[in-house]
Amino acid sequence: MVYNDRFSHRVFLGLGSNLGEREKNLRSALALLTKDGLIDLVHCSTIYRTEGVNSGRGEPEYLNQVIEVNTGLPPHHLLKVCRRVEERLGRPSRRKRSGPRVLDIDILFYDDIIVNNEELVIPHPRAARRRFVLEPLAEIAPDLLHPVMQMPISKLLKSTDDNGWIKEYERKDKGKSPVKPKAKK
Ligand code: PH2
Ligand code: MG
Ligand code: MG
Repeated sequence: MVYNDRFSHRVFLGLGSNLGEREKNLRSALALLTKDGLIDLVHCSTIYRTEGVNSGRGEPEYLNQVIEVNTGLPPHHLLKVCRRVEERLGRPSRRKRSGPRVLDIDILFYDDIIVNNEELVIPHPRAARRRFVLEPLAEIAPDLLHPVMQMPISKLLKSTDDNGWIKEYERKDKGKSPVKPKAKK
């Protein structure tokens, strides 16, 4: 696989926040991810309000969004960039998997590769079932084939048994976002 080709890989990232100024956290994440010119934003889903999965009682709901990017960075390098952005926005580096977070960036898919090591698992192990991932993903890439399940995202969304609620979020920042508008299909 060629990794030094600028922007040659198609990657989907899942963004989530349930602490602090959640909408601003997502917006800042996009700006930080793309600022060095190594990651190019291609598509951006709507922001959704979602019910916390495995959240403790009284924990705030999440805002979730999925983005498609192109990059030449290899997976482990991209993971480092994602971690750095999480930490820049105030997420501690030692963390509980499901605890409240200012920002979580997950690599959902990287081309159609399958990675499974201690540091990184791609496709993201919970991407095929979580409504807070599938719904925004189906908005920007319904035909994307899950390389393990061999099923398109639209079908995974129809068949998921995750009944967590999900609603479109009314943006408070209309016009301020650095994000490109959604492509018309
Ligand atoms: N992330 C988790 C655990 N639970 N629930 C929602 N709604 N959204 C998330 O992004 C999320 C979650 C662990 O990363
Ligand atoms: Mg996560
Ligand atoms: Mg994560």
